[in-house]
Amino acid sequence: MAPSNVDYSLYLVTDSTPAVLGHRDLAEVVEAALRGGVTICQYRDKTSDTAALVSTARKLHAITREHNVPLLINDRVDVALAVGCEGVHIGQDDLDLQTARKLLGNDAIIGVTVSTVTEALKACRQGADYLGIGTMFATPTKTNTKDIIGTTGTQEILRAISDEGSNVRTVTIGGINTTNVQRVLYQSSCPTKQLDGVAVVSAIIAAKDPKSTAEEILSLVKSPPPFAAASLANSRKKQDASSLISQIPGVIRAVGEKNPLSHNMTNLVVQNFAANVALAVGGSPIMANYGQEAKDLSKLGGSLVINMGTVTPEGLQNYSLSLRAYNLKGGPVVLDPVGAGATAVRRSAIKTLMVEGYFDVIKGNEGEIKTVLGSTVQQRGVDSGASTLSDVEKAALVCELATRERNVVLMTGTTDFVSDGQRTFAVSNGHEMLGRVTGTGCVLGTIISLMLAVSRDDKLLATIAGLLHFEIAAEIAAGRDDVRGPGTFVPALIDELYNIQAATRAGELSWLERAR
Ligand code: 3NM
Ligand code: MG
Repeated sequence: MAPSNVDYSLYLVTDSTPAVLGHRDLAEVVEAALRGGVTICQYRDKTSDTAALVSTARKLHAITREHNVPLLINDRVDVALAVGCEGVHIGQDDLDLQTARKLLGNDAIIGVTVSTVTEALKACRQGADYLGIGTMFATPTKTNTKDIIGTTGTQEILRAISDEGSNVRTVTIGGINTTNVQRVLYQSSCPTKQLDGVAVVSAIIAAKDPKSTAEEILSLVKSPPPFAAASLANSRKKQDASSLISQIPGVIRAVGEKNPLSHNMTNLVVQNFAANVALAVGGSPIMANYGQEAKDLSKLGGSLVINMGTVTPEGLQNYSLSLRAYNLKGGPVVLDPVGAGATAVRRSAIKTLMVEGYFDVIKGNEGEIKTVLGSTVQQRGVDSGASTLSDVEKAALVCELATRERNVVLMTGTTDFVSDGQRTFAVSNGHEMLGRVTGTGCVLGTIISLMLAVSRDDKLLATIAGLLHFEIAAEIAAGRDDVRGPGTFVPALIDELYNIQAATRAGELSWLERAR
């Protein structure tokens, strides 16, 4: 088999330890996995002596050949030569690639483990056929990994390989299973290079039914995640502001007509306010902080808001449960990383959440968005702190995060910046009164979640629709004669949110002329 034709979609890496294999027969498990559709296999055994390695490898090779699937040996070029199998996989501390190539020849498949751009480029230049990029997620299967690089680090490596013009093939490894495989493939890829597949150890080897698990993972590899299915078609749309604005009334009307569910896991301060705002704009709120409920709620066609304004350890676990449930169903999820840069606990909570799942929209102030991007800013409480950025830099920041996460990012401020990585807009609506009462940023997250529920195929449009509905309502409310300060502003804001919804449904769109 010529190395260039290899199908890397589902790469099974074996493990013979009792913790993973249990007391089953490795050859039987591999055979079952091959029947389930594994496309390439690596025999990885760190403990057996050479004679046992060769004997097991021969057995496995007989099976993989029947399925027309290449067999590679981890680390041991001598074993690969003895068995005559298709190649080897080498780590950074194993025999070097050039020597392995010399020993095995040009027809052999040689893969290399990489976790940095430098390692990746070196392996490409030395003629690796594929790269095993990792570690994606911390995994008990291999605890001595150098780096947990996640989708962010993987995407950086793919971009560097692509810039280099290399056509090396790539798989990700580390903690891949049925619940995360689609998101990992989606969020790791950059416009010019995608992963060719996933390498899996325990999810298949330790599975009760390796065949059906392999089938399931393979079919997941071959289809986009539920939350991306619609927006993929839309992602190449280039739109100007006016055509985007012309679509906003349709979104607001749809919220009023469909009354979508907004499942809020929000902070103690804003529960009541957020529920009233959801009702005012035509939505159906449920404030449910118990993660076990998400499985049922995620089936109702609505969306989820995770607002970590009063995060607790138990709360964090509940967020993760809900996030996974909605990701599985494709229900939109809004993240409001309230005060993300205020404390070490929150910085760590945000990291955990970003690893646990996919957020369709991330909404925050400058300090929060910078924290999500990974810089260490010290926020004073939940306030953003003084900005050091120009408008151009702010626009670049939201575009960078949206590109990295393949979602929509909204950074609120006097001017708001919103981007889906391809389209970036600035919005200058709003009123300083919004800063004088608590929870206004939080309820914006709830409004956006409702817009997303009815506009899944264009998340940027949904976000801007929610933002303008909210900020223009605030302007109108603040200008009312009966509003004399923050106390009277809040009920007026709820009224004007309601009025905009009603006016839009009646075809009265003059409010939207305020958009800027
Ligand atoms: N190599 P599981 S992680 C063999 O990061 C291996 O290079 C890794 O096992 C790397 O699929 C890993 O059970 C183990 O998480 C992956
Ligand atoms: Mg190794």
